[in-house]
Amino acid sequence: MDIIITDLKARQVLSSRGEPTVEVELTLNKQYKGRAIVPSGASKGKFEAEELKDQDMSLYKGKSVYKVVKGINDEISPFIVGGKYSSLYKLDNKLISLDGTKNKKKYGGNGILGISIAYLKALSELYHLSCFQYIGGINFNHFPLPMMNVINGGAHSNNSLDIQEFMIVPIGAKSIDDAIRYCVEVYYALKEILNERGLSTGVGDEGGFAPNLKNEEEALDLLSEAINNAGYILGVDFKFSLDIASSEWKTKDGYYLPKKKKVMTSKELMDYYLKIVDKYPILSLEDPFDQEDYSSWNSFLLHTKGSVLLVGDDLYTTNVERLKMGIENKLSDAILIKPNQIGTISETLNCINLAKDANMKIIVSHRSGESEDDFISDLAYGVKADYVKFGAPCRSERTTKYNRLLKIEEIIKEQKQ
Ligand code: 2PG
Ligand code: MG
Repeated sequence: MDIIITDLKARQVLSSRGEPTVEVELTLNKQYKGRAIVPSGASKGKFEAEELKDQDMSLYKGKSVYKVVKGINDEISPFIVGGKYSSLYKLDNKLISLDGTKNKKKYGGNGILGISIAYLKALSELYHLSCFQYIGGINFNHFPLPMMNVINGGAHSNNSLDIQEFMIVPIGAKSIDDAIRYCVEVYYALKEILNERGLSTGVGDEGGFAPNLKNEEEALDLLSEAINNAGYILGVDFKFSLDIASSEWKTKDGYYLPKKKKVMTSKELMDYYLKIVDKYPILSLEDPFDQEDYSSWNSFLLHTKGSVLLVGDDLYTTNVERLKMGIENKLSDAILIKPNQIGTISETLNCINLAKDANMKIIVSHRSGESEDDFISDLAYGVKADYVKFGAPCRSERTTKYNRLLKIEEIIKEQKQ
C-alpha cells in the first residue's frame, strides 16, 4: 500500500505559559490523522534547534508564531501533500533538506517537529497501533521511572531557589501505577507541610510548589520530611534528582546565582555538589556545569564514578554531534531527551540509539512550556527510556503525560493476557 500525505495544516495555539506555539494536523491516505502541539522551553540550551518566533513586539510581546504557521501552510504543505512518504526517516530527511539550514532556522524546529510528530501519530493509526508500539513494540516488564519535579526554582519560578528542579524518584516502585501513587502521596504530604509552616503552596511552571526558602538544602529537607510523613523511606523508596540548569548562571567570570546574588567558580560548585551528594540520596544531577564547561563535566564524572548520574541536557540538546563529542570526552553518563531541541523525531531516535550504545541512561523530558499533547509518554515507552521527567502531578499539561503512562501500562497488561 502506498502511504501518501493527503493533508497538512498548521495553526497557532497556546502553550501552558500562555505563549503562542505551533499545532500541526496531518492526514495519511485521506483517513489516518495525527495532531501534534510543539512544546517550548524557558532555560534553553545554546545548541538547540531554532524556535522561530515572529519578533513582532506588537503581537504577544514578539512571541507569536504566525510565520512558522505560514511556512508550513504555504510552503511545506504544497510541497509534500500528495507525496509518498513510507517512513518517518524519509519524511524527516525531506523536511531537513527543505529547511536547508543547520539549526532549522528557515521553518523553525518548532514547525518541523510538529510535522514529524503528527506524521508518526498518523502512521501509527494507519498500522492500527498505539504510537508507543509503533516506535518500539510492546516491552513487557519495563516502565520508565518518573522523576517528578515537586519543588520549582530557577527560571521556572520567582522564588528564592537558584536550582531549577527538585525531583523525587520512586526507586522502590514496581509499576508505573505504583510509581505515580508514591509520588502523588509525597506531593500531598509536602503540601501539608508547606501549609502548616505558612509557606506558599502556589506552583511554578512545571506544577511543583514554589515557596521562598532559606536555601536549596531546606528544599531537600522538606522533601525528606514529606517522604517520611507519607510513610516512605528515603534511600529505599525514593531518591532525589536535581536539575541545576547551571548554563543559566554562566557568565564570563564564573557562575552567577541570580537569586542569592552570588558568584561561584566551577570548583566551588563541584564542592557544593559533593556536599549535597554526601548528605542526601541523590540519583542524578542534571546540567551541574555549563554547556561548554567541558573540563568540569569530565573531572566531576571521573570523581563521582557512577555513584550519581550526571545528566546532559543543555550539554547535548538531543544532538548526535554534541553527544558524540560528550562520549569521546567522557562528560556524562546520562542524557536528557527533548525532541524540540533537535526538531525531528528521526534525529531524536538516532540520538537515543547512540546514547544507548554508549551505555548511557535515557531520560525523556517535557519542556517547561507544555500542552495537552502526550506524545512524549509514547516516546518514552517506545524507546524503553530509563526515566521520564514530566513535572509535578499537577496542571493538566503535566498530568496528561502521567495519565497516558497509566493507559499504556493498561494496554501492555491486556496484551500480556
Ligand atoms: C529542563 C527543562 C524541562 P526548560 O531544563 O530540563 O524541565 O526546562 O523546558 O525550561 O528548558
Ligand atoms: Mg534541564
